[in-house]
Amino acid sequence: MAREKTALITGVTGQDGSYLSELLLSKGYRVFGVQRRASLPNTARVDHLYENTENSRFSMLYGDLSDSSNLSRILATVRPDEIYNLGAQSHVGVSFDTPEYTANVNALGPLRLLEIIRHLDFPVRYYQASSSEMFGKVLETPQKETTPFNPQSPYAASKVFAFNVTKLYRTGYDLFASNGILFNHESPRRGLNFVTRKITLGLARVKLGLQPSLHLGNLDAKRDWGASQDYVEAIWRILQHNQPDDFVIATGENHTVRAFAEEAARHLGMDIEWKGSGVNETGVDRKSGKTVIEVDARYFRPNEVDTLLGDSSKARKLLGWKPKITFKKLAELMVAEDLTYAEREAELHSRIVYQPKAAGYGQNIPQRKTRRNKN
Ligand code: NAP
Ligand code: F7E
Repeated sequence: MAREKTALITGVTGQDGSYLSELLLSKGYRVFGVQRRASLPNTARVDHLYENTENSRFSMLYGDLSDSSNLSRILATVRPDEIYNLGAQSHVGVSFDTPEYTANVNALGPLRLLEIIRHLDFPVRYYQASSSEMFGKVLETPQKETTPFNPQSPYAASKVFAFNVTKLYRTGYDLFASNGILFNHESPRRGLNFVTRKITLGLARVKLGLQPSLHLGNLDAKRDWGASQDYVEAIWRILQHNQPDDFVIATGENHTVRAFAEEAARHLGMDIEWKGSGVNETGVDRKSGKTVIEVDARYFRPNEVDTLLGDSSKARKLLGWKPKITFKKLAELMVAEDLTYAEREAELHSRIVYQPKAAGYGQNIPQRKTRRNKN
């Protein structure tokens, strides 16, 4: 009988970490996740994987990519066959506000892991979550493994460092260390302040009267959007390949933020007409006549990545991978989940409104109505 493989996932509480955990568990792996300490629980995406039994195949350990001592202890205890380094300060916009922290976690974090791996007395396969943001202001279209990087944010610069150290530990120390250069991928588990999820939840809330309109930044940015559920399959295949290497993972199709908003709105029974231009542009629902989208300069970035489009021929050929979920299906899936989410919010809201004014309730209501997702 084949030995049960053990995987360690940093960033297990994130979008990709949760889908990857499900995938590895379905393949019979023992999965350990690294969880950051937070003042409130941050495990909602993986809570369903917990089994309160001694032989549960899913466990979490406290750790942080900014602290080598805990990473060394975790690696020595878990002795994983495979390490998936998905942990990161992953928001491009926020990286302009927290550049030093972003570099510490995203650039030095992988370096810390690779240094520890180099001194282990057992073999490990290492996956680095590299990003299409590294291509930045693109120097070639479509982007593939040989396209030069031109990063435009502290996030992208930190990921270029991590990409390079992964490659140099592979060539210099003969480690099985691979980069997946993943283009944007989304899902109903996407963080609330990334543009697709902000749109699907925001428009669902607008539809139900929970917020007056949705505020967005650059509507003309183009992204090659795939689905996280498909991309974690590619991540796993990268580490099963017969040799360590770097792979672009993308759909080969791109769309504007504006097009994603139109598609999401359509699934909510809205029909968007764009009016005005620049910061005065609005999206009006032709059916109700209501302004549902407003451009808000606060969401513009100091440097923008205008367009990204990936060529994943290498992964398709060598890994036998291809995406299954289309752009339209992705928007539909995300809207369906967010409509349910917003309906639950509306239900809670209506119960709160009809409660006698208990302390705390009344104060929360206006905040909910006007709340905007930061970034
Ligand atoms: P995500 O949902 O933002 O998840 C990031 C994960 O990293 C979370 O579990 C987060 O923990 C954890 N984390 C943050 N700071 C950490 C620290 N100091 N130490 C340890 N863990 C830390 O991101 P994702 O979309 O799943 O992306 C996964 C990885 O792929 C990231 O490295 C991202 O940069 C990269 N990537 C993503 C995309 C994409 O389109 N999704 C594309 C290319 C590359 P908390 O839950 O506690 O915040
Ligand atoms: O922005 C524009 C924004 O934050 C996409 C991360 O997973 O993918 C992600 O980074 C585009 C940008 O993703 C808003 O200016 C307009 O042009 O959803 P996003 P991202 O920056 O592409 C890469 C591959 C990663 O590696 C990252 O970890 O949408 N945009 N209006 C907006 N973006 C946000 N967040 N909010 C807005 O209101």
